[in-house]
Amino acid sequence: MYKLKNGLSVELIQGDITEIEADAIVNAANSYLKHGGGVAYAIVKKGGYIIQKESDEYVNKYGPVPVGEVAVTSAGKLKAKYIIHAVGPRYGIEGDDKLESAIRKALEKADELNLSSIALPAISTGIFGYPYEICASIMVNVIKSYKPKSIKKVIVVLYSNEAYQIFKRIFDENL
Ligand code: AR6
Repeated sequence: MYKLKNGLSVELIQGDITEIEADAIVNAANSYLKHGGGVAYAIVKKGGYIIQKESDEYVNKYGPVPVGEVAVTSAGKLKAKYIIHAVGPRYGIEGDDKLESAIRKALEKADELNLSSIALPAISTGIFGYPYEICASIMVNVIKSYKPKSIKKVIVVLYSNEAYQIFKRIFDENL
């Protein structure tokens, strides 16, 4: 657990984000909010079809979510209050600024919803191809420079041991 000067507590956990108790769970989504693979699929499988249904309604109403932006749905059967769907960039196609933006906007959305805890996966490091090192460096910088309103705790959830070890090294070096 890291205690930051901006007041945030940051925890790195290796595991399945659908099992985490946090007010908001961040999903690594695509612009169409079609949750067909990776962490997105795991969230819908466990949280229930309501999450996909609300996602489809969102896209029908507002159009696709731009890369670097977020959208919110309920969390279905999961313990969280909300799912914040963050659309990260595809490695080598869209820029790192979009990953920075997706992470920052997820935190801002949690503050807007007056939440105190948020769990984040390693956005863009699966199907979208980002190296863990780059995601970890961007994430640590966003969290460090963020000025929280209601958020007290950020839980970063890494699925594999490899991802966890890389994030731990980069967070240890920077926090
Ligand atoms: N808990 C935590 N992390 C997980 C879990 C889980 N249950 N399952 C996978 N991960 P990805 P992306 C890790 O591919 O790269 C989807 O199809 C995984 O090991 O889920 O942003 C969406 O619908 C990796 O480190 O997201 C989009 O089309 C990280 O989560 C596209 O994939 C992100 O991998 C988004 O690609």
